[in-house]
Amino acid sequence: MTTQPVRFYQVGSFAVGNRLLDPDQRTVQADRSRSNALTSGHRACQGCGEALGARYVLDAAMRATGGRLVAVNATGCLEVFTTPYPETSWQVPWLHSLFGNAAAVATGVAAALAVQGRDDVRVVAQAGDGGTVDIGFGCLSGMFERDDDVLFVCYDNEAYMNTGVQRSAATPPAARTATTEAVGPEPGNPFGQGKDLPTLAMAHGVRYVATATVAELHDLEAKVERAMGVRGARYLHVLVPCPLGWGSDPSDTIRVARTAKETGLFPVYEAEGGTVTSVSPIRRRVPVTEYLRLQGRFRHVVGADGTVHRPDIVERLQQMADATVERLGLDRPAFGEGGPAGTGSPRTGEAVGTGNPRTGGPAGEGATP
Ligand SMILES: Cc1ncc(C[n+]2csc(CCOP(=O)(O)OP(=O)(O)O)c2C)c(N)n1
Ligand code: SF4
Ligand SMILES: [Mg+2]
Repeated sequence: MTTQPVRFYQVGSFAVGNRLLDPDQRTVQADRSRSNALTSGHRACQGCGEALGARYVLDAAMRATGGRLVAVNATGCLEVFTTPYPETSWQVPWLHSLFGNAAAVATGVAAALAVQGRDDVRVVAQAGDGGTVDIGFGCLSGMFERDDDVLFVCYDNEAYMNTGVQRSAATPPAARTATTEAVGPEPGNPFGQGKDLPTLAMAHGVRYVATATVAELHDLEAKVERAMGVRGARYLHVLVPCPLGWGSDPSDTIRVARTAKETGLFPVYEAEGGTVTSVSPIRRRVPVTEYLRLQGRFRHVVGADGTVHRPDIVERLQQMADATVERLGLDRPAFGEGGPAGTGSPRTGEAVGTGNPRTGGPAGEGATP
């Protein structure tokens, strides 16, 4: 595998992993010989969570496959900021698909490799939330259903950032976007809409589904490595804060991602065949206001100093977080006995739950993660 010695200027930091640890406990990024799949010089905004997430994901996938990897990339910020023609920041075989068909193109690459008998070369597809939950969902559902040998990674920054921060079906309730303005009695994105893609992937009976954030990069790498150890369709959903669209400080990207998890608004877990198998417990539970106040997109709800402008909206968002924490047992020290109400899949014969933690819509008969 092609590697590029990386010079590290920081030691003992979380950014590069702690090289005082045993080698097998170090992060991929702490390895001087990491593949450096997404190298410097790209045009992402300062503090872009998507750039960070993609580098960790692809370097981990490269290590897991010995460098025999093809990446397919939907249109979106990640594609645009890495490949202003004729330049590229990618140091892996990389294809640009359309906005909506990354899953179908990746399926085609996997099929072509299979015809050639190249089962040593693996395929990763990547897209933003718009390219995953909206325009790309039909192709992705087909990829899941056929169990194609592809890891599909969604970098979820909760809106269409590349085209100017329009709402997607992953935008959280009350968030201000260019198309859900903070005006009227119900400002921002409406409650009760949107899709929870990890749950939908689980409902397809996908072999391996995981969520992660860029606040826990070791966890992210481990999930990529686990996913690459599985054949068939796999889905990884990574929360990647976008300072431009979220109105957060570029230096707060990790803090924002961590707080999303520590409030319970973004649950971090793994599932196999439609059933939750492990959750990442909340270390220090904080109220949702701690998350909202870090972001300009919620400024009509909570001020930067924590002043609550709309207690009714805060209450609804807190209820969403509480329901998710309760359902998955996120505030328990470990994955508890009789813990999360598994969502299951018709494929596995288990009940598929209802409800949606992302939308704050009707809880239905017991919500799912
Ligand atoms: C069929 C089609 N419609 C619209 C566009 C314009 N377009 C390009 S990227 C994008 C939004 C991407 O959003 P997302 O997938 O969330 O990625 P992000 O930029 O947020 O990372 C849109 C609408 C397009 N390229 N193709
Ligand atoms: S707009 Fe957001 S997702 Fe796009 S490059 Fe900037 S920070 Fe990253
Ligand atoms: Mg997006």
